[in-house]
Amino acid sequence: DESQKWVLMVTAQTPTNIAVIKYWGKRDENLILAINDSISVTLDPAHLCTTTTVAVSPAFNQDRMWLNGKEISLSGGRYQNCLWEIRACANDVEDEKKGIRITKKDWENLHVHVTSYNNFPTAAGLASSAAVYSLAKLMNVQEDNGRQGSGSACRSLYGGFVKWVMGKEENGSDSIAVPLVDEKHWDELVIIIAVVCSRQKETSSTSGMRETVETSALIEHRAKEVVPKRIIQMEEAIQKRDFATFTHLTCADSNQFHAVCLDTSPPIFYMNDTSHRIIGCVEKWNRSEGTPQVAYTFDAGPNAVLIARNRTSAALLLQRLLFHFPPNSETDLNSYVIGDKSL
Ligand code: 2P0
Repeated sequence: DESQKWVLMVTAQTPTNIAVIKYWGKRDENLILAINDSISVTLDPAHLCTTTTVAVSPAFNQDRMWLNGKEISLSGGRYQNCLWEIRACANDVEDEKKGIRITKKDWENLHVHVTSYNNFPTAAGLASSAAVYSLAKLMNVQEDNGRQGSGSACRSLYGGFVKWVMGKEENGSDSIAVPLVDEKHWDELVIIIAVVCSRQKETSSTSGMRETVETSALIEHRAKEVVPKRIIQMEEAIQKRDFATFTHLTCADSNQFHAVCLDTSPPIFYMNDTSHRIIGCVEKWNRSEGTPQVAYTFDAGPNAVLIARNRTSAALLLQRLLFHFPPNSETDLNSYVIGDKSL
């Protein structure tokens, strides 16, 4: 049947962002509304990103999705919900060259295939957001706040430093990503990700933050008292390129995020012994230098994101990492340089 032969495809790349003031906790799970503002830095997609291709064809008889070449089950999961939500917002799509016309109504009966690749092992978390973004493009969805797949993904809409404002409205209309400074503003910074292997399965961010909001007594203090002040100080530090204040705030915020995880019942452990040793190493070095050389931050896993003041401190940091965590030794650390291949 000739009418069954067409395929329409869209490919999109989503860069990764790393929070320096963390998002942890939702006030609305459906709309993905946060309990505090957060600030992140977007990494160069040449080094760290997710590339997603979505395809639609009348020849597909079910929705399917592959992550890094491996098919994942869609039954009953978050991806399936996501897909239906986007379908509901789909509009007419026309490709004159191919002679294809898909109406709003047609989308209900059409199936999609989604393939997603990360160019780096730790970028996994963004696969769902990249997929949502490509699907929204394919289906001509008008409004996209960048937040349907994952909360923090909306910060990847811009380069440089970006703030995700929690907003006040119940419908989430003022919960948006705002660019603070572009990627050229503070381009001496070098970001190194030290990949620490973890053997145990980590708690997913969505369920982890839900449990924290439900059980931690510290989270309210963090969201209401601590973060609002830090956001103001962090914005100022970024504007002024004040690395000492930036480091102090970044490290303190990472540590408080992990403290509220520990304050959750049952407690959530994202960092491991290697992560703790990296913190020890960096703290000791920063103290001995008198002025900080490197900031560290850890997300929902044991990997260290290290932000060096400049190329010189990045090179010294690598030396130190190689000394303390030699390759092929018992510690399972692999370090990767992001942003500067010549180091
Ligand atoms: C962040 N994280 O600000 C924080 C710090 C992890 C630790 O946002 O439930 O995938 O989809 O909104 O955005 C990771 O969680 O969570 C995250 P959902 P998301 O980057």
